[in-house]
Amino acid sequence: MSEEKNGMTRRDLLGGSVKIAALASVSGGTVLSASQAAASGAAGGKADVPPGQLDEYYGFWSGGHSGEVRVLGLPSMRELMRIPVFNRESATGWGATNESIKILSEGLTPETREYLKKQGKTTFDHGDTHHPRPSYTEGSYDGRYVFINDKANTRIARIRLDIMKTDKVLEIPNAHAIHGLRLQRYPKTGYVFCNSEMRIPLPNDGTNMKDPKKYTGIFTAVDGETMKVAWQVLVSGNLDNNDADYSGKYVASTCYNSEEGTTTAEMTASPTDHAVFFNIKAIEEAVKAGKATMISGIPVVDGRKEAKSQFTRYIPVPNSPHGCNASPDGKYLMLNGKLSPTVTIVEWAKLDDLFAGKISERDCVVGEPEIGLGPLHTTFDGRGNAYTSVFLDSQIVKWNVADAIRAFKGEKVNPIRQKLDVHYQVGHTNASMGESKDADGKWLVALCKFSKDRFLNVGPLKPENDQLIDISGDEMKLVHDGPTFAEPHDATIVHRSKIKPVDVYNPNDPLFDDLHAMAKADGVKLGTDSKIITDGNKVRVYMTSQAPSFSMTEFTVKKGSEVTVIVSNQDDVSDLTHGFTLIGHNVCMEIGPKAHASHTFRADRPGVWYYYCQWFCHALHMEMQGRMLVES
Ligand code: CUK
Ligand code: CUA
Repeated sequence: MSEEKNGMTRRDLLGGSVKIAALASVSGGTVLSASQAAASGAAGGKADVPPGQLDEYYGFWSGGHSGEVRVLGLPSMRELMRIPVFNRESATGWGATNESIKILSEGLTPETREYLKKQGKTTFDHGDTHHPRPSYTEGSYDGRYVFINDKANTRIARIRLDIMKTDKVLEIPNAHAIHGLRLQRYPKTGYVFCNSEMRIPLPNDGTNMKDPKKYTGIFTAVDGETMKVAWQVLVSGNLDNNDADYSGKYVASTCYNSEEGTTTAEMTASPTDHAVFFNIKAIEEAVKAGKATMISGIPVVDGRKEAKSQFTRYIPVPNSPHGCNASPDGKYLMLNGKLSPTVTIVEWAKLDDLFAGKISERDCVVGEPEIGLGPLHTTFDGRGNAYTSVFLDSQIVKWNVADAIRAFKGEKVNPIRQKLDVHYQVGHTNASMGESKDADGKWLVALCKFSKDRFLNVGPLKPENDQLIDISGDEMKLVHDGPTFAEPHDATIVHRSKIKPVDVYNPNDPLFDDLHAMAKADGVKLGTDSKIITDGNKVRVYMTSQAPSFSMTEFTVKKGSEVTVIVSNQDDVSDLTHGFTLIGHNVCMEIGPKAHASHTFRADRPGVWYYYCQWFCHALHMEMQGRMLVES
């Protein structure tokens, strides 16, 4: 460890020699181009990151209905970490430790908390994540946060990238199923824009249920710093995906079901739907001037079609659009057709005139290329090309944006550059840095919904197939298949230079504020003392951990006590995490280097109950244990 204290790690030293080796091979003149190497499948091809080498990119993967977020390294596609968010997680005790319960419950509405309490719960046990979005400053990733939606229980969450842990969870009132989620890019994040997918009556309290025509959709802006709802807008139609511009003026959302029906036939009856464009300044001014209606304590303005407000404009697009993707040059927004084979290109700059009433809605459309059957999402390489995932055709289609615009004007040009088969039925696609102004066009992932025959059969439930495609050359090249568990809807790929996680916790991190306050009130020095505090029928057991032992190898409580175990990890070495698992009590938790963690449970079972460290930490890790004696 001394090498780390000198500011130089073994990796830095090795990295130096690798660089020298790489230079030597360049001078030897035998370096394959990226696509040559990938095509030949040669070891040392660009997607192959040899043992001991680090990936160039972080990938933030949604875990779909597993409720988590995963961190992958690219181009190796190695899964590096799982960050529990809306799920209950066994390894870390997420959803069971006092600290995680607080994060998972404090942002719920009073009505939800009351409902859950009656079920004997403090929070939901599951979620459905779709859209992981890293925060921005001036259109570039700034490495502060990743935000993610929960469609299942109408929440959003924030993950701190310095420690790669969830630190805030917020239920969105007045909404129903948060699906599309994007961030304000300029000047910074800023707002988190949340789409309520399902239309409901407001208030949703058992009145006005009979006539779905009277239900409403709602669009929410959350302040990403305070994680409080800033304002909401009533909208027409079911909001699907959204995206914000690069100037901070507008945000837009695709909508299906402009028919406002409730059956599939009703929802798809009309050949056109719309995308709704929100004027952020107009909404902020109305809210500031007190012109919004307060619903559940939130200022709400009416942006529905029939309200003809200054808050929204509805641009007609072909039936049931899905993906909504802003191009990294800041000029265009792509609305992906889904039921139509087209992608509709809207020019952001035209919106000023549209809101001023100088032009009509369709005047904002500058292109509508035919891409293939079932275009879902589009990403970009920063060189003027777009890449659209085409679900029914199972393809990624590369097309040129400028050519698509020229073709729309009547010129005889074909914008399509290449169609690449993927396996199979691709949902989202995302290119490296493609959702920021620093799009670098190196890698693209195709998140395929079906893997069918691509992997060993694991029974009726198959993994999905996340494919890696090299887009650095003129031609797309498929270089890697990666099975994933349910269900990555979307992923964001961020260069490693943008993300700076720490190795060791700050023992005074705000995450531990409650524990510090509790210890102070108990006269305990948190992180140093080992003490048992008895407070009526409550017992607080403070102990520390240092490999390979707990500071307390035995403690005694009376049957019926409500016990809180607080463990402070004194190890300050990278990668030295301990755990605390208490046999037979549903208690387990992770305690990272210099972290504190606590778990409260009832000691209702007389006898000897061992606790042990479940995180392999030392040659004597098995011996890292102690006993809780419960007296009858
Ligand atoms: S959605 Cu799943 S494939 Cu929720 Cu972004 Cu399009
Ligand atoms: Cu500490 Cu294993």
